[in-house]
Amino acid sequence: MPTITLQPDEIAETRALLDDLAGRHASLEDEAFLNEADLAAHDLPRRVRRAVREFRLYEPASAMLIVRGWPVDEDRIGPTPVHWQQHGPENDTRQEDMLLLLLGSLLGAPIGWSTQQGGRVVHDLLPIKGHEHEQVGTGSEELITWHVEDAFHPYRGDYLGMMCLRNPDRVPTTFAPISKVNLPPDRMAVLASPHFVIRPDNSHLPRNGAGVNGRTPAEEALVSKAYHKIEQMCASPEHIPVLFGDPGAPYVRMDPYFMDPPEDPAARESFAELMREVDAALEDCVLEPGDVCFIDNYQAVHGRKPFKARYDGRDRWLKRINVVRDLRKSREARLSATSRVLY
Ligand SMILES: O=C(O)CCC(=O)C(=O)O
Ligand SMILES: [Fe+2]
Repeated sequence: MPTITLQPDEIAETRALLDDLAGRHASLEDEAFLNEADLAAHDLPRRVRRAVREFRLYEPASAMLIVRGWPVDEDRIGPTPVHWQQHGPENDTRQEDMLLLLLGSLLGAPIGWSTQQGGRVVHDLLPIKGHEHEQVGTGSEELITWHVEDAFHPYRGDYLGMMCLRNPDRVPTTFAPISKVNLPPDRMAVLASPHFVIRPDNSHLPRNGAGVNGRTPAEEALVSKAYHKIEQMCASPEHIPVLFGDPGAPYVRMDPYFMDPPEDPAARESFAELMREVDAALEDCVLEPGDVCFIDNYQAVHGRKPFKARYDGRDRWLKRINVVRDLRKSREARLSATSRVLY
């Protein structure tokens, strides 16, 4: 995987930047921090900025970039929480959260979903008791089938960013760039036609994202409306192509676990062939503590192998963000021009 490894002087430079920001911002979820993030990101080391910028500009077919080597302080991040809602004072991950957001801001604007993890922009991927058999990032024993993140949604991220804090059992993330898929032009043409439907994935269900304290009644009403939209997308999903953009080097939009086989026989066969090609191209990618991994969500699918959770405070723990290149496109779903939360 294309990887850039932070050098000691770059780590020191980054730490000085993060210390300054942490001193001025109590929470990274505040608009005050998010509004400053893209400017502050200019103070990251130049070599790192160049690598992320080139990943955005040239859209390499490899579709993944790893920024490696941030020294995660085990004591400072504390034990892996039992739930994304239960960060205690012993879990100081502000430096890691900020670094992920700053790097993500070099690609676009990090966003959150009101229907996911309480509307937070930075998600926790950690195994939650009771989610063992759920097809969500907080599950464990269930394979997460490869997918485009939030494939069902027109405002899905252009990029997915994940930072690894802890992965003691070396549980692999799975990954395949669409460039590895080789299908004849007639198959590709069928896949680029609107034969397919994708229903919302389970991470947007009330049982996985709700129960958040401190919302005003007005916010609660908006979140209810957002859940209603998700229900509508479940009940009557629009018909879409799974390949789009340049026919010679297409972008991809699919999440087979939440798709039914299309009615049209040619579409059904083409999709089955596409799935076989992706399965054959799928690779394991073990994220190490301190790795920040960006996936081009238009050019690749990803998933996660099953694992046995420990529930002992040392469980696998990643942070995740979604990044859009153009925040404006979703303006009708956000409360203000600068708000990052989609309703
Ligand atoms: O845990 C991982 O490595 C990836 C999980 C995933 O696909 C997700 O949460 O969207
Ligand atoms: Fe995912």
